[in-house]
Amino acid sequence: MNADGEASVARDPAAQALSRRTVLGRIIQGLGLSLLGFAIPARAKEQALETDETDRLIVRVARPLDAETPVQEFATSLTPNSRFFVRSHFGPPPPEQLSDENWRLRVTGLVDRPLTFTLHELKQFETVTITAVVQCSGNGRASYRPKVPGVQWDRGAVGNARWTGVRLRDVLAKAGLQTSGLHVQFQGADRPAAATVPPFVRSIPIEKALHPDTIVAYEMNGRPLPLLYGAPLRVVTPGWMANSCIKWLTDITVRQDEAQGYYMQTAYRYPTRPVTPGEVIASSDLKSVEVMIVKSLIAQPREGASLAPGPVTVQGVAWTGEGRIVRVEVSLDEGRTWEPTRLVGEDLPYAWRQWQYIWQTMSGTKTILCRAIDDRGVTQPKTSPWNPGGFFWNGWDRVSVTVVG
Ligand SMILES: Nc1nc2c(c(=O)[nH]1)N[C@H]1C(S)=C(S)[C@@H](COP(=O)(O)O)O[C@H]1N2
Ligand SMILES: [Mo]
Repeated sequence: MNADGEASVARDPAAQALSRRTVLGRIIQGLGLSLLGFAIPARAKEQALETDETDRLIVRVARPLDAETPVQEFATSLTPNSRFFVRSHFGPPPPEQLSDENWRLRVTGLVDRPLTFTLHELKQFETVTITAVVQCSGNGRASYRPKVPGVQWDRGAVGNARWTGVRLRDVLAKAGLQTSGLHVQFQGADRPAAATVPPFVRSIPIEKALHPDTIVAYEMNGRPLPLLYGAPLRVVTPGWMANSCIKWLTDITVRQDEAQGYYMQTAYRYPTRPVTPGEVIASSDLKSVEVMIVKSLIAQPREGASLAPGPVTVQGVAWTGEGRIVRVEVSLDEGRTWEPTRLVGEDLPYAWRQWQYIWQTMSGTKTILCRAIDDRGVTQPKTSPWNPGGFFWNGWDRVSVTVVG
């Protein structure tokens, strides 16, 4: 089987055929303006489109919707809900399943007391708010050469939001977690359209599940979780790639072993050694995609911008997995020399850090590069090692602009 986690393998052919025929009207009809809280236009792929000044995403796959944020939007610390990237394998479940009357969270498996919660009951645990980057493990996949199959994410399958919910460990404790429970499995209410396609079932190791910052969230940036982002409840595993942040969560199952099935055992695995395209990789050389790695983006100026000579503020964001960003540098000579930028705003664990650099422009076409360094001394490489899933792209970010005058 193809090992590309996010890839076409997992999409059912009917949905793919449909996506090719999909037009704007269908998306808005199908997903429902009022259900989203906002509409995502899909007149054409590969093009940033606007319904109004605030709602714009770049659609990569129309149905089920995969859409990324244009990076110039990352000039603020928090990514607004209406501009947050959207990714799911099968699309949201029917909204009526998620209503207060119908939705339940079940906790089963290696627990003394299997439990069922309404959303109201779940909210009785202590409330926690965490600002965290959520990034698709395939973000930047389009930069790999040779190309890797799967959603061709450019730079914007990432966002930084405030997630409010309750600690997963409090929920597990209430159910009476047994000592034999070593993995916590999640499943949402979404289902593939074809019976031949496996459901999205994943697990995280017990250490991550019991970490006080691992939460089940019902709010995003102070608003009830919107449908596209997992209403009414999603997992948030701060510092880890988003494939562990299960949306539309309905089932938590404590197990002795990892979740079985395609999305845990085949997809979202990457080689622990350098590999060449086409090479057969032994499963013992593959590891589950978990912690994020150091990465930065230039938000402004935007690619292709025309600038007047004089000082220009170059700004962006930088983040890493479970550590902190200590430095972000820019280069204006294709990486021969690097200059420090100024880190600005708050330094919160799991959130991204904003940075700024005042650039004295000179006329001509210029390329700005940036790279971040984290508190473990890890620096972004020029390009990331090729891998069959197209995961973990963190090559230097690059923006070309023209200075006129
Ligand atoms: N139930 C469910 N949860 C899911 C997925 C999914 O297909 N089904 N996709 C995951 C992947 S691959 C990503 S990148 C994130 C995307 O989160 P977002 O749409 O809120 O940005 O959701 C994750 N959670
Ligand atoms: Mo993803």
